[in-house]
Amino acid sequence: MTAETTPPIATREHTVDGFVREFLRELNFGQGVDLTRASVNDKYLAMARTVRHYLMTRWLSTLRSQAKLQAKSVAYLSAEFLLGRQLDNALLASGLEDIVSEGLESLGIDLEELRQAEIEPGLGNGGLGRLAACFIDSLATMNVPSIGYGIRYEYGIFKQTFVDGWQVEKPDDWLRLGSPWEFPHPEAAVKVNFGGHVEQYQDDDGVVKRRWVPGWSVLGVPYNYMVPGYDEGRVNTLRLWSARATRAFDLEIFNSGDYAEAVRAQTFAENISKVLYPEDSTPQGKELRLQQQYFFVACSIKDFVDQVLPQDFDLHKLPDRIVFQLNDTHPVIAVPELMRVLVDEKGWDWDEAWAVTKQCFAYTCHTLLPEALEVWPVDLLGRLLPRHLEIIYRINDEFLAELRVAYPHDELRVRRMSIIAEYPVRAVRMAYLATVAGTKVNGVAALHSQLLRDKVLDDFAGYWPEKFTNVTNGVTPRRFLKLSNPGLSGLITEAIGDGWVTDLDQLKGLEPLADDAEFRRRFREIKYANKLRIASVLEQRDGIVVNPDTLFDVMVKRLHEYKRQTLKLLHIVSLYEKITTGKIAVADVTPRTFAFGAKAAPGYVLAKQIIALINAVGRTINDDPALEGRLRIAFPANYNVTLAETLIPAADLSEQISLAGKEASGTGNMKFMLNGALTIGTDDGANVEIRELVGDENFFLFGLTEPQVAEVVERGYHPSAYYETNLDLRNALDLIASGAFSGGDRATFEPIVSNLLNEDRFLALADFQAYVDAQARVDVAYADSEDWTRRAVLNVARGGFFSSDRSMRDYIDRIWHTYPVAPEA
Ligand code: C3B
Repeated sequence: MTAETTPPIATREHTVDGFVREFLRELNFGQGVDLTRASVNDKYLAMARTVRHYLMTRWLSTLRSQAKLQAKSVAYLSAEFLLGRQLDNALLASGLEDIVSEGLESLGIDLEELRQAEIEPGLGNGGLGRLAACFIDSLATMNVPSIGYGIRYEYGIFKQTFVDGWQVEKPDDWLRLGSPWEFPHPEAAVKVNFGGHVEQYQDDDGVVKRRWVPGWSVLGVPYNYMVPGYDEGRVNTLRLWSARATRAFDLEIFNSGDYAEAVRAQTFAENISKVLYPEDSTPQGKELRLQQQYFFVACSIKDFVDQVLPQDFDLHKLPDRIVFQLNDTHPVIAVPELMRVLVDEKGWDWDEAWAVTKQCFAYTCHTLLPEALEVWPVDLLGRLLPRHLEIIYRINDEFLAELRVAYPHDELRVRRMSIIAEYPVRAVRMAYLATVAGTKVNGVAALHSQLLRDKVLDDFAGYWPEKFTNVTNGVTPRRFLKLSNPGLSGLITEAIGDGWVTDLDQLKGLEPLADDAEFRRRFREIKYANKLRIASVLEQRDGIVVNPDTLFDVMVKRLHEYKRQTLKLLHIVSLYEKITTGKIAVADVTPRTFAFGAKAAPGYVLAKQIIALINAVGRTINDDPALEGRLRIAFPANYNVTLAETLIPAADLSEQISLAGKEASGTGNMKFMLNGALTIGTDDGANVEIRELVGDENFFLFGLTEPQVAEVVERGYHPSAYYETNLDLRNALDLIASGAFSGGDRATFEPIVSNLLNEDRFLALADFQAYVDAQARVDVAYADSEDWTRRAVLNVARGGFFSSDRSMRDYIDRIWHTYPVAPEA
């Protein structure tokens, strides 16, 4: 037998006995313990490795067929992949669920306990990172050749704790108990350079060229993760890079006898992949962050060009083999990096290299907040990546020359479109660079893409209208319905079969059942069971008691002013104020549980004050006997993917109340819809499409529209005017200002109140009355439980569009032009 003909021996016996044998073998040989002495962690690790074995045949055959067929692949470049726990998804993908529960039971092991032992890899901040994880799941399920490239942060998103209601961050040491899902390949480490300078030289033909003389370098070690598709699909790869010191680097210093300095140097190199930056939507121009960005894209491009492609591959054909999808601006430094590889390393001339490079990238923009568009000061970029800065300058020079031909009498426009900003400091606008280099630029919801064209990138859309497109976000129905809501997915499958798991449009088949009283009864029963489930989780996890016989009103997302958690809070405080002053009878209040989940960026002072205020209001109203337990705030700390998976299926009402024109898409909104919550929301992001699909009558719309917001701002917004004229609003704000929630201390929350009264950047006060009115409509609707359930069922039935499988189809049709390739049998 030769290496080529040797069949993989990774097949495993799909029987209970076979599984039990595999599991015990892992426990004994992998963990070195026997069952009687095994800890929960031993059992979890052995279990994870066993399940992994069952996926191995598919992974190896995916890799084999990829090497053979060389089909065009998508490389999804993303600084974040917020994966969530792996075990359940791997069980689902391997079709092992039943076998495993039976097998473990026969051994007296509680599967649930093993599930809980898994620490989720929190390698992302929020929506953008979770979207990347949904996308790679869909790509594998749909048999699309693809590879995810990112960073293996040693510490993921911080663990949030509350001390006296204030957020305190703790490091997320997610690797501490072992990491059974990864395959490290230190032997395949890749070298990445930084710093130094650029020099001129003559090549063998006497041509004057420029090359980079780097100052220092690190190694990138690849860690591979399986990305298993559902139901016999491909098992694609996620390759995350970890930084290590180069041997040359420390040998040199060791030889000089300075042991301490050598160790310090090592730590310095390894810092690059040490920690995920916890800023969501507002990047900080930190040098280490640029190091991270360059580190992972340089590793990835080198990996693809030198390892994934065959050795004799003609790089002129690169665009037929790959499309690098830039997930926001974080990986955009990949553009000059590919140019550098082609020009400096492969010796191509500039035009030839640019012609290929500009066919290899596409760019997804995830924001509309101007402060969220990354900009790198040229002095910083030039210090760290001097050759890349030169390349960017040349790309820009040629681009501006082209523009001057197109707009000979509009130098202002030409300057507006420059990749290099001159003010307040000279800096590289990464979004512009991505737009110039990308074959396509897409926003993440219809409204967002429109606003990108009309506002943020309007000059570019005018110049290249065909470059701009939309792909509305989606979420994976495997994790966010099938796995997270077994009750509802069982009911759905009973009604329409299980084809919906990979073809979510089939949920349409549920529509007629909205009018079926028995179906509705069962649907309600499941919602109730989901409330009991989260109630027990919250009690054990956080010591929080909630009443399942209440309307579950849920707002979970990062804490950001534009998302307007304060608007939600003002509604609660206003209700409380009216009850305690006798304006409304407590018996007339719809019993509600207000659930919050939100992390604030550690340096975002106002956001942290808002967290403290939510907790303070919670303490006050939860303990106030006057409310007779009818209103309660539940704010569990450390909201993450794992908690989302139990909280969202229990929700009745989904809060999507950002200021119109600020939330690019939202993806939580889609998860709630698919789990049978109704939305109260503004005309923003994907809410617009949710409302169109579910129908106005099944959505609680309120608030200014984006054009109205623009008009108000244009006229000059004065939040205090709303305070003066709206008594309820005034009473709510006065109550906060009075110290009612801070033990009489008026100073604690004064910054929040004064910010709202004097600045209120996101127009919370302008939308207050509309929001309160919409909540009154919610109360009325909820009182008719049959009709509420009918609407909830319609939300599920009409939510199929929001599958990330559909998003992937759109990317394939509009941007990537790749084809599915099933793994070899
Ligand atoms: C988010 C946006 O804020 C969301 O509206 C959007 O749904 C997701 O991306 C996914 O597209 N986003 C983020 O999480 N982090 C950023 N840096 C920018 C946008």
